[in-house]
Amino acid sequence: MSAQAAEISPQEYKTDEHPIWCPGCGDFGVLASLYQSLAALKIHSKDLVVVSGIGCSGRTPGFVKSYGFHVVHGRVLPVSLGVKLANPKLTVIGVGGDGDGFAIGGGHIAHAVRRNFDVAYLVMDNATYGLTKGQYSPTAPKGFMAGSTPYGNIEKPINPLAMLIGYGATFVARGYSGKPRELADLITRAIEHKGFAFMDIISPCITFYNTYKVIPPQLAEVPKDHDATSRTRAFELALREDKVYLGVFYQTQEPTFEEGVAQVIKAAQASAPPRLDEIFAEFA
Ligand SMILES: Cc1ncc(C[n+]2csc(CCOP(=O)(O)OP(=O)(O)O)c2C)c(N)n1
Ligand code: SF4
Ligand SMILES: [Mg+2]
Repeated sequence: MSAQAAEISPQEYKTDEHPIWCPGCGDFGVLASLYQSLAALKIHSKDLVVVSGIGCSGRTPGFVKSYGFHVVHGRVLPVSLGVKLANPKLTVIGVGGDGDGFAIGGGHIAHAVRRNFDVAYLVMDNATYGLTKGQYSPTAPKGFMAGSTPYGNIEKPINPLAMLIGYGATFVARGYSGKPRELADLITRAIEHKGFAFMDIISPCITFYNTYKVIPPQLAEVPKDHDATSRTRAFELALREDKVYLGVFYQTQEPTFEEGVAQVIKAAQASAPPRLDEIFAEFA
């Protein structure tokens, strides 16, 4: 019989570093929910790696007692994959902003998703570049006014949930920093999910784009009769514009990249290695 893992309080994940986010920033709610989830899952700090990109959201590893990487802008997913491959036993959580993930890092998502490596990727989505003073981001709405778009944003925003469902992510959900208890439950499910778990987390930037006042009336729970095992239904829900739905849109199980790599290593070890002289002979 295995021993019951010891209880861990959410407070135990706090580091001595105090977040320097603006008071009231949505990222505080996300961080509090993350602590709750880690405690609920009793994940020991030594078994946890938090990888972040650049942005206000990118500061998160400094505030979570764990191993952490604050990596190059937009490279959360390649580094997370490297960590997971190096030690598949670790719990790997990727965090970053909408700019980090969907602009400069956007090209990595499709390939991370189709590999289905085991990661919880949490995008703290404030529809702006908070750190660099509020420029429009890939999720900023049309008409968004900022220093970079003084006459209003003329580009249409991407739909992260539809994009990730389309790419084939095996877990896709949306949460909100203003509902920390529900958010903690969703993050817990994302971490528990074996494979690529994506969460778009609405996390308002109160300094440059404070949506705390306009978001709540638009929110609704994912309908109780939603079939989250159907990719088609999930895609339909992601495209709906009547409400901003919170909850799990899609979840399925598929083999992970780590499992595939382990099989390849086994097969390679069981077979004779290719002889270099034979390979060179082909080109002689
Ligand atoms: C290669 C590179 N390009 C540009 C930047 C400047 N930069 C820093 S953070 C950032 C965007 C931050 O926005 P987001 O990812 O949404 O994070 P937030 O601050 O909103 O949490 C940019 C463009 C950079 N640090 N590195
Ligand atoms: S600038 Fe915006 S995103 Fe950055 S800490 Fe302040 S409120 Fe948060
Ligand atoms: Mg942002």
